[in-house]
Amino acid sequence: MADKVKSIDQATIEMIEKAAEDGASIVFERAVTTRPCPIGDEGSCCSICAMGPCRVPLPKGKEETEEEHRKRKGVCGATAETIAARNFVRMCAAGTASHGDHGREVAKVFLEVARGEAPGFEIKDEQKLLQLALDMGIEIGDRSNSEIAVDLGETLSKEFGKQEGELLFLKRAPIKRQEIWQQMDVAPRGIDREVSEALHRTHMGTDQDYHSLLRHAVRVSLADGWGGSMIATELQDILFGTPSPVASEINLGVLKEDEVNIIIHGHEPYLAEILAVVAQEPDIQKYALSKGAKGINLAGMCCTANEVLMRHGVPIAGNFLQQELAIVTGAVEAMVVDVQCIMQGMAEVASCYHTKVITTDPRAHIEGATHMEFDSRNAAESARKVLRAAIDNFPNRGKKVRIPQYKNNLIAGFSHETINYLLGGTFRSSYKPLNDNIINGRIRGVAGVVGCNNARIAHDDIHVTLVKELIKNDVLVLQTGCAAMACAKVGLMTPEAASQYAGEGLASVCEAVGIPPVLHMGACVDNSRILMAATAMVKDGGLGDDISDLPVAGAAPEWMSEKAIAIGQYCVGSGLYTVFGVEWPTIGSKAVTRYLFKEMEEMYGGMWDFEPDPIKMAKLMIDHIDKKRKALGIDKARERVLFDMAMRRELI
Ligand code: BF8
Repeated sequence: MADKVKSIDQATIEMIEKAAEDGASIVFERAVTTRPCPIGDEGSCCSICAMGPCRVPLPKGKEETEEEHRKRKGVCGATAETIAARNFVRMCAAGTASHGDHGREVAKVFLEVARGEAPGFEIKDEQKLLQLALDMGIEIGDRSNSEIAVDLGETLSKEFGKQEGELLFLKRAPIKRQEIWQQMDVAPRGIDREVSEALHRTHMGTDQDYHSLLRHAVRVSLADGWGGSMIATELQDILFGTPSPVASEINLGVLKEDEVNIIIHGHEPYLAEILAVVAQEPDIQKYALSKGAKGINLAGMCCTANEVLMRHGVPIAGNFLQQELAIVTGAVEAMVVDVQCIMQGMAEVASCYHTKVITTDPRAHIEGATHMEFDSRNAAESARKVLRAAIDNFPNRGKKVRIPQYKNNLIAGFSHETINYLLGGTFRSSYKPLNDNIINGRIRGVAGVVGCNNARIAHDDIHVTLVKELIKNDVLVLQTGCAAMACAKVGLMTPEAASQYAGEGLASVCEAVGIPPVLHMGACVDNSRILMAATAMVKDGGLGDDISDLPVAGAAPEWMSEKAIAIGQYCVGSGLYTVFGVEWPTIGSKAVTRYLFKEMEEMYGGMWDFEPDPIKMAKLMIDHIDKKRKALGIDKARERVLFDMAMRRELI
């Protein structure tokens, strides 16, 4: 990759050069020196027992004959199909476990707050608390919010260890979708149960039929989207506030030369929430001044960043591949991390500068980092300790400070409820105006573009090219995760982007409502918001009676994490066409890949696809959207019209 473009982001390019000058080893360099294993890459390596690892790769450069195919077996006799399917199920299980463990921790803190055991936090969205409690059949009457919240927290906590029945949130899906899950026998029973069963089924000598294994891939992933992730999103909204539009800035240029820069990185929002409050305390501010700084500058990284951006407008320093580069600026006093997507290499990069890497979660320690465990029952004091440690580090800044002067404006905060409200017209919140504009063809369809960065390909390039192509073709784009950050960095999340980049129909709707053509819906757990938005579109009528009827498509063009695979699989299991870029982890088995790419559509209405080229990927998504428009009989509505002011007013 030495001669390939490493990133399309100028701030990133400058810091890659600075890292080389400073002698810091970063991910972009490691991606050159450490090549991917071609056998693991295609899902053809089985390492689940000590008779292996067994490698059963596809023959290179020629079509495989039946006889060759039968010879591809591990020591135990496991076929290439079983091996690829088992590896795939394990990825889904790991993704579900990660989002689930996040959701469980949220439920724990939520219960502490409800019981008055976590001073510093309070329930911010009473309306959502009451609505969700009603949905869950919890008595409201004249009970206090705390009593209701305790019941809600306990009810949702039980979803993790539940052994029988079905997850409660499955009932939120369209009726037809629920029937499909029943017919296919994939309705998850309990979040942890499905993860545990996935590990058991994929243990040596258990489930050996790829059809059966992949059915469990659907079940365990649905336990993520309609389970762990949805619980995390809903309880976080009640606890910290449901996001509404908020302006902020993004990219390494948000770091400040004369202030204590603290980056909050990872996925869980509690410490970040309390840091944002405590950093304003006069004593803390005074302490920063006493060390020669003009103030404290908090900025986010990865999905913790998305959480505090969505609710407070805390600026974002960058996405996944920029975590080490923030340190390379030489201007970061503390990199405060919780869980997930934290590169181990970051600690070594930090050793070249003055940056303190501070781990805060008992589940995620890093060698070379300082561990300062966050205590939700004493949150403010935990936050003060972290802030003081960062401030103490300010005088240690060396001479190697260079902050790249690149940042862009964005509007975030598009929760499902906010989109409902903004589009809802004068009298009530509803997705009806969105549906109407899809039916009349001004909006061609909706795409969810989500997921990570991947150092194997040019950073941000595929996200940005894909999303520009989609909005040019009148497809409204919903985003989460690092994908959202990529597009925000090039200005696609501003209302002005509509007239600059979107097709005439989409632009006219965005301008009438005052929204960007690319909507930031939050962190990766908030892909559950996309499920809720899709469900609301079905329920508001005119676009069929199931998620799979909608002119909607999903993509994770630069994915790298197991969480992304779980997300993709629950989208497919919920009826969405979902295309991934970079590489596809089951190409070692044609049968498994065919099952995921074709046969799943017959069973679930949604299917996987793979395409690394962003323009071709956009075409696949648009073709799918057009296919659904045709099936709905609305394909002829897409006339080309120029909109005058009166017509624009009619749009909302
Ligand atoms: O959970 S998009 S790189 S930060 S895994 Fe990680 Fe991927 Fe970023 Fe968000 Ni999601």
